[in-house]
Amino acid sequence: MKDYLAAIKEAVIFGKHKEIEDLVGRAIEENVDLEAIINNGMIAAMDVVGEMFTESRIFVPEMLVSAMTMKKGLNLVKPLLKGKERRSKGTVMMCTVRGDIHDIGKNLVIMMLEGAGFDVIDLGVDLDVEKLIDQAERVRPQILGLSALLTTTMPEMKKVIEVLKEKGLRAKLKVMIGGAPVDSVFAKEIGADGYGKDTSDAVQLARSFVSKP
Ligand code: B12
Repeated sequence: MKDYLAAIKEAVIFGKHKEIEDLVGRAIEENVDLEAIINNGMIAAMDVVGEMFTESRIFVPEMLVSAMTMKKGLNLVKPLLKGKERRSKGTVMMCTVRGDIHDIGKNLVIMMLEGAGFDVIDLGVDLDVEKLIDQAERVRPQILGLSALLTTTMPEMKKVIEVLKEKGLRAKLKVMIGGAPVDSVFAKEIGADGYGKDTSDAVQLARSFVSKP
């Protein structure tokens, strides 16, 4: 059998956006594990893309084409992960913080949370604290998930938590954070309820937040 994971990884690294759908489609038909397609194929590719960018072997346009290629592939996997669970486990609000437009990780977390039975409201990227608060007041979710991929946007997470406190919304809202530059130490420092390094952590955290003792 063709090594689909290696081929998918290569397609994302080199931005082969015309080939990705065919490859992912065929991998799905041949029952390649969906999480392996995401983790060992696409996410692994993005790590390589990040390294190539750091070494100035590629630049923003190439990084963008890789991201676009990954998104096209993910679109095929998404419907298959959705709706395994029927009864809502709770409502999660997700966004990438102000100043940051990276959304692949956030979108993956959303896909997995939905697959695990949560209702997720996606507030998008580069989100103003004011808009976030406005939505939190209206929707009253149980969980807020914040994503940041830039060291320069990490402080926005702290700001969100501070404003939630000021507005009296913090007590009833669990906050989880994630994204490459953040970790559990930072989460503790800013007063978040949890840090997740990947989608499984995100689902586990969300489950722990809504589980009744
Ligand atoms: C693709 C990409 C882009 C694309 C983004 C496209 C998009 N729609 O997302 C584009 C080209 C637009 C881009 C732009 C820039 N980028 Co960029 N980008 C990347 C790259 C290569 C991959 C990111 C990615 O998608 N990874 C795959 C996903 C699946 O991983 P993830 O996001 O980490 O998410 C996982 C976990 O972190 C976790 N998670 C994520 N969020 C959350 C949230 C919660 C609640 C939980 C629990 C878990 C969780 O779960 C996810 C699944 O496992 C990274 C390198 C890297 N390896 O991270 C650089 C990187 C993040 N970018 C970088 C930079 C510098 C930039 C630019 C400033 C470049 C420039 N000069 O313009 C701009 C900034 C634009 C902006 N204002 O945001 C740097 C950041 C350096 C730093 N320390 O701050 C990196 C690390 C590259 C590098 N090695 O230098 N980028």
